[in-house]
Amino acid sequence: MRAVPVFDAASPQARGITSLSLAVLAICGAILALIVGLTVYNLIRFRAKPGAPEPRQIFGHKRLEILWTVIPFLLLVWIFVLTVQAMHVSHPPRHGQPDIVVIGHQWWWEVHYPKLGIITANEVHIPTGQALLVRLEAADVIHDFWVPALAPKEDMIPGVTNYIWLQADEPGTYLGACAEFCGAEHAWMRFQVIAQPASQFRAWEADQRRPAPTPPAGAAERGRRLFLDKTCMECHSIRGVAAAGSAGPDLTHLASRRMLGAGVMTNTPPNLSLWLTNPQAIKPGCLMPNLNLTHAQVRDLVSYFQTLK
Ligand code: HEC
Ligand SMILES: [Cu+2]
Repeated sequence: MRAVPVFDAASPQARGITSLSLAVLAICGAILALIVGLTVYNLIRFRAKPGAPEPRQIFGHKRLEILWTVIPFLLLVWIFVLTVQAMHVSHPPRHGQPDIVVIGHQWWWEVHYPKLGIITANEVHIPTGQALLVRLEAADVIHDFWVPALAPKEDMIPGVTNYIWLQADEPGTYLGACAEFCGAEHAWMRFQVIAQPASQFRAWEADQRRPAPTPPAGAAERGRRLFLDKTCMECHSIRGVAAAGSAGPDLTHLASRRMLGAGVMTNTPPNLSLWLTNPQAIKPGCLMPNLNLTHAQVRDLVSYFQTLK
């Protein structure tokens, strides 16, 4: 899978927006060139020469005035038409059951697939070549869902629902971020859209639907019990285990995800140990407290989380 650079339009929606930006830039660039050009020309052509008489005074020029009112008006009409076209391409109608619901939290993303019964976090998987309807919500303050290569930037507002299309032409990993300042860890509120061919997406979907397995006796099983005893379950869910917290990311398939803490670290066992040892050292101000776990407890929890594929 290749990582696609940000700002490289990779969907019909993003192309609609890119071509609008380029058209407006070209129109404004032409106006700028005309005005700067005329200004420079006039500065040179009509500059005062020593001994020259007072220049001829001109008051009003009807034809010119009509021209410079009508031309900007037509330009604005043109930009308006281009804008409506781009909105038509990039924005879905506001109805229908969404394929994906993304809820912005301080400072992570909750991702639901209501039709598939999947819940994950900080990672949005989509099949390529298909426009999925995404409903955007917020759990606390205003956030903004932005994947520059794929879709328009759209606010997530408490009590309001917004919709976008999410689509990708090619398989790839498309970077996204929160684009509305939302508090201390706003900068570490990132996510990835992972576009896969339909067959790979189906395989991912089948994996994600499975509840967490119960590990055999040993470190992983001790970790599972710690998860239940250490108040983790007040904030986190692991389907298949008695846990239904929703203040933090769903951990049912934690090991299948690439990043931890909405992009702050890659999801490797050593990084997971660092996170569990003290999340406040990794993402200061984040809403997971330091639970003062011992080394042995962290080790058992990490073993358990490795089973959550
Ligand atoms: C008070 C609520 C709360 C408690 C209690 C809590 N967490 Fe968290 N946890 C969170 C929040 C919120 C995040 C997301 C932080 C962020 O990315 O900003 C998080 C993130 C995580 C992550 C990273 C998940 C990801 O996908 O990035 C792991 C793993 C985790 N917690 C494990 C635990 C374990 C294990 C315990 C118990 C020892 C625990 N948490 C207790 C709130 C909590
Ligand atoms: Cu945010």
